[in-house]
Amino acid sequence: MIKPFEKPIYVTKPFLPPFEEYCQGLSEIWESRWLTNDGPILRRFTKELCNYFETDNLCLFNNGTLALQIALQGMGISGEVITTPYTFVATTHALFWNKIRPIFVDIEPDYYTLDPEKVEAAITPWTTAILAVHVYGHPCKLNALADVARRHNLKLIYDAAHAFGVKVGNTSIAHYGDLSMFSFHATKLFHSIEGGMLTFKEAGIKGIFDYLKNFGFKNEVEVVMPGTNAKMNEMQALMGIQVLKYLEEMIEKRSRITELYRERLKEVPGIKLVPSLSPEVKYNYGYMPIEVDEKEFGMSRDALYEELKKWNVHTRRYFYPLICDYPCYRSISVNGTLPVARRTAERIMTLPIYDSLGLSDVGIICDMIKSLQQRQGRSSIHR
Ligand code: T4K
Repeated sequence: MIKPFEKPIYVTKPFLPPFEEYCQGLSEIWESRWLTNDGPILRRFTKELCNYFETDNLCLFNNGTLALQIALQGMGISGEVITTPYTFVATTHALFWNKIRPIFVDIEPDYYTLDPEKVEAAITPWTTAILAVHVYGHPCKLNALADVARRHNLKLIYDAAHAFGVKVGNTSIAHYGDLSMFSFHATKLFHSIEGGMLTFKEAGIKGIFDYLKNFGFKNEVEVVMPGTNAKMNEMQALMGIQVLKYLEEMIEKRSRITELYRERLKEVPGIKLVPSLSPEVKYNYGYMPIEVDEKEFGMSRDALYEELKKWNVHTRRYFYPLICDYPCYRSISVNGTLPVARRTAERIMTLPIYDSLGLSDVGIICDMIKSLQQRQGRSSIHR
């Protein structure tokens, strides 16, 4: 008989550095009274990230959504942008806030990223860019998308919100496309409480992003463009610096959790795991998605979600519903019927994964899933 967990197990739990370490950093802030507006800790954080990503073309923001909005504005993207309906709403919101028309096309079934063939088929004279998402940190079809973008003279922008720490070969995912946006939200593998980052190819655009995130100020008396306020503050930057030190350790722990989930769930009827990534991908284990096939599993994804809640396991349905099904985006044109995205959104479930999740708890979650499948299996035999 499986007992519910005493404390809720959420889909994620943010990593925090040792309390004393953060307090020590805070004392520097107390001393200097420099809290935000391009402070010394933000500069240090920026430098560390430039080293980590091996580029100077990098800019920090107070969150990923504003970073993406500013990226689109600073790059002068307009008209139509081909994008995915299978993502977090912020990807599409960033387009909408720039008065850009999102054109939703379908995804590929293995890693849930944009299908390059569908992208190409949706290009019109108004298309200016592709906005693709490395969903769960799985790299998009990088070469195929780059090829479409090059042949049609489109900008290629990646929402890499989930992809901090992901590499392809020895190259960080940040170096693909014209620009990438990373989210440093508390629920992400790497975080600065809230935060966002852009990395980009063209060095010259950095100045524009710096203006746009700081009201357009060039100096005390000159405003050169109508910017907004999207600055990262010192407490965020401090958290980022300290979390960065533990990144590899967190990835290692998450890889063991993923391995155990995959081992224990691989033979459960009706549970589909993501195929193994190509060996050249260094993954970050940011999420643990599974698909639930109602017929084979004997229970729908939503029923499994509710049953696990009774055991105090709070999974999430990232990403359901599809963006194009939210009332505010229903009027927007969709290219084709999006069969893969629809099917995935109906079946997807992301299981708890975070560095401090014990392997024994992972085992219990797998037992819960198995026992629900077996219970359903037995009841269908008796029917
Ligand atoms: N593009 C993509 C593809 C994204 O996934 C996101 C964000 C963005 C763009 C935008 O980036 P940001 O502007 O956020 O930097 C969460 C996050 O808020 C959001 O950042 C993230 N994607 C999205 C996938 O997930 P919710 O509404 O599911 O979060 P919430 O508050 O329900 O948290 C999930 C679970 O995490 C909770 O059940 C408990 C746990 N939790 C959460 C927080 C905030 C904690 O234990 N501690 C915490 O402080 O959106």
